[in-house]
Amino acid sequence: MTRRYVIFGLMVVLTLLTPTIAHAQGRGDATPAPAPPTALRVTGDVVTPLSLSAADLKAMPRTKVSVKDENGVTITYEGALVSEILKKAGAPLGGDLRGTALTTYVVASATDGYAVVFSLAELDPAMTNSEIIVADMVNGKPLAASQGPWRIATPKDTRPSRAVRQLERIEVVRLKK
Ligand SMILES: Nc1nc2c(c(=O)[nH]1)N[C@H]1C(S)=C(S)[C@@H](COP(=O)(O)O)O[C@H]1N2
Ligand SMILES: [Mo]
Repeated sequence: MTRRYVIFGLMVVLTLLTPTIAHAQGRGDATPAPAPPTALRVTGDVVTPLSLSAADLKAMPRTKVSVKDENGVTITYEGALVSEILKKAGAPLGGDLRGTALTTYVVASATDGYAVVFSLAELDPAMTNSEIIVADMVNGKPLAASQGPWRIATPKDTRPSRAVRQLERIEVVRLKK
């Protein structure tokens, strides 16, 4: 039967193509970083959505934090507390972070599609001491294009996985209203 050969042939072709398709979808280390973002957007369940420029961020209250890299070398990041940015956007913080507001989480995402989640509570200095900032300086210099102009710094995390490079969006999601 010819039909049987046709079906067999199709199966062989599909099997051979599978690794090629999987590779094309993967994100290899050799992929160059996308162009850096030109604005930092604050969206979602906030009173006032924002689009911040580099100058806007520089004009905010500044915080410095130190993190250790994998070799134990101290790196100093400088920028604005994420909570200061969220305060500007009108997210519930301080005395307002109670009841259903405590179901709020924050998605920090980047130009390459990388995204991580923080609870709003862990970003609020009135609630925790996690000191999570949006940094625009590292060791006294602006961030490299592949990392910035903005990156999250998470000094209390024991691994830098949530230190989002090329941060472009902070989305606030309140689960219960
Ligand atoms: N945009 C973006 N940020 C990211 C990542 C990523 O893939 N994309 N990887 C994270 C992980 S898993 C780690 S360990 C750190 C590494 O930071 P470094 O490049 O400064 O060493 O970046 C984090 N930030
Ligand atoms: Mo990582």
